[in-house]
Amino acid sequence: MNKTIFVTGATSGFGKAIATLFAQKGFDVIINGRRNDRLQALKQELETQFQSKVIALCFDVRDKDAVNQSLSELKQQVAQIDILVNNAGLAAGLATIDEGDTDNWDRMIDTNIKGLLYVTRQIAPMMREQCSGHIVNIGSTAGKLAYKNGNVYCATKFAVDALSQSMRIDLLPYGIKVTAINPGMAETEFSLVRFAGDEARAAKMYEGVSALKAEDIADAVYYCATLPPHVCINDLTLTCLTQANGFYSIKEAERITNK
Ligand code: NDP
Ligand code: 8X3
Repeated sequence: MNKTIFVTGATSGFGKAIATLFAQKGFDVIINGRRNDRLQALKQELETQFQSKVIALCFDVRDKDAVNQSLSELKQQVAQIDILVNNAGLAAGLATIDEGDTDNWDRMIDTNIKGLLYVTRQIAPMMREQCSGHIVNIGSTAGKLAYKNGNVYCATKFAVDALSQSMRIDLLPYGIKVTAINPGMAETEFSLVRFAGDEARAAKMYEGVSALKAEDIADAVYYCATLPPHVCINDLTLTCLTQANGFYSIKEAERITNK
């Protein structure tokens, strides 16, 4: 029987790359996102390219009732979920705390923290009954070190870090692994979303920086998820070579040295 992976936020970026890599490797894949056209296109692509078994679940992770209903129905269809990747998330805006948009704050907190919790609350009991499973939470370097104007986004990713640590303790008795993967800057639709569709501003973020690619994060997830049963990577931070941490990159170095 194939193993099954469930990836939230699979219509773009990391989630799409993770779903694609695991499908290619022979996993059954459950994909989620709000944009159903993209979900259906990915489902068809994976089924055609890799003959994968794919279930597409279109819901907003912020909507507790929708999460509960969709995942209750899912439990009637699949016997086991081996890996959950809590990836759906976003940054909205980049502003000082005195000027931030409170609607943006709500979107980030509701998606990055509460959405992750709602999905986990449904899937963790399944894994507990199985006495096996692996939860991979996508954090960020922003959850390790706060940066200028990052305030609420950073706080949501610090929360993901805390939840990963805490879940690992809670789920340890059941043989469930919990891994936090914390990428630095990666070129996806992330900045386009952060800057509300401003393509020029989004592109500027990646100028002069060989940012990570979504496939790099997929590789890291695959590595963590395919280790021997007794080995758990608890926390993995990865950046591109032009970035030292969430604050300090080649751009910052050049600014400081006036190059
Ligand atoms: P993208 O914008 O490319 O992808 C984000 C994905 O999340 C999309 O599939 C989107 O799907 C989904 N999503 C957003 N909101 C919701 C929601 N309410 N319900 C369901 N799905 C949702 O960005 P990335 O791939 O870069 O981001 C993925 C994760 O990685 C995020 O948690 C982000 O914070 C984190 N991250 C990103 C980094 C980067 O530099 N790119 C670095 C470190 C971490 P849809 O719109 O269809 O719902
Ligand atoms: C996304 C990376 O540096 O834009 O988490 O916050 S960053």
